[in-house]
Amino acid sequence: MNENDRVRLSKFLSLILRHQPGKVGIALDQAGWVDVEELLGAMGRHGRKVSREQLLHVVETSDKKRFALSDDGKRIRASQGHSVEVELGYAPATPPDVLFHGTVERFLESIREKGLVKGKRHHVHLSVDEATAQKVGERRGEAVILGVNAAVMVRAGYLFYVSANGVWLTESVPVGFIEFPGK
Ligand code: HQG
Repeated sequence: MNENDRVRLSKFLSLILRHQPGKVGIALDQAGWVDVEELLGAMGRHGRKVSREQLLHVVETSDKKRFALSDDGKRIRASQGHSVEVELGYAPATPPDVLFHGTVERFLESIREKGLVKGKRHHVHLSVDEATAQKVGERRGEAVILGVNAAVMVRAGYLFYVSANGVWLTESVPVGFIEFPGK
């Protein structure tokens, strides 16, 4: 599998395991898992034939470790980022004092008004370092990095969760906890 095929397969898996399992006629369980064999079979029937080895290669090489295998290796799920109804079961955790969110200039006016909102996903996604936030923002244009006062939010009773691949998740970030650049 070359790099293009690998990225294409990773994107397709993100689509199926986070947003549209019905596209290949599968259902995720409540925690977002699907049997690996069932997934491979379903993909094959929908013109996306891949081998178990190719699938595992994508899981292992995913730059953001987007996918997780169950302990017995029989099931797979996306570690975060879903829009379909799933309960990932992460326990609340204590975040670093400051987290980062990468976005773009055109969203700032609305963010200043409403704070960070989760949109179609289940949570607002926050990063532990600015470099990661930079990459997240860059998907949409020139990145703008916001700081989030997680320590104060924790004291104010907001809950945080950390996904298996190290993304910090929370319901919403009211504007008072956000540090805008150049302020
Ligand atoms: C913005 C990637 C207007 C927010 C990344 C973002 C991440 C607002 C967009 C993961 C807003 C939502 C998630 C408000 C937030 N008004 N815009 N009040 N509040 N926004 O894709 O954080 O590669 O749902 O700034 O690494 O960009 O897919 O979230 O620009 O972890 O594995 O609304 O996706 O991971 O966009 O990215 P998204 P995100 P993967």
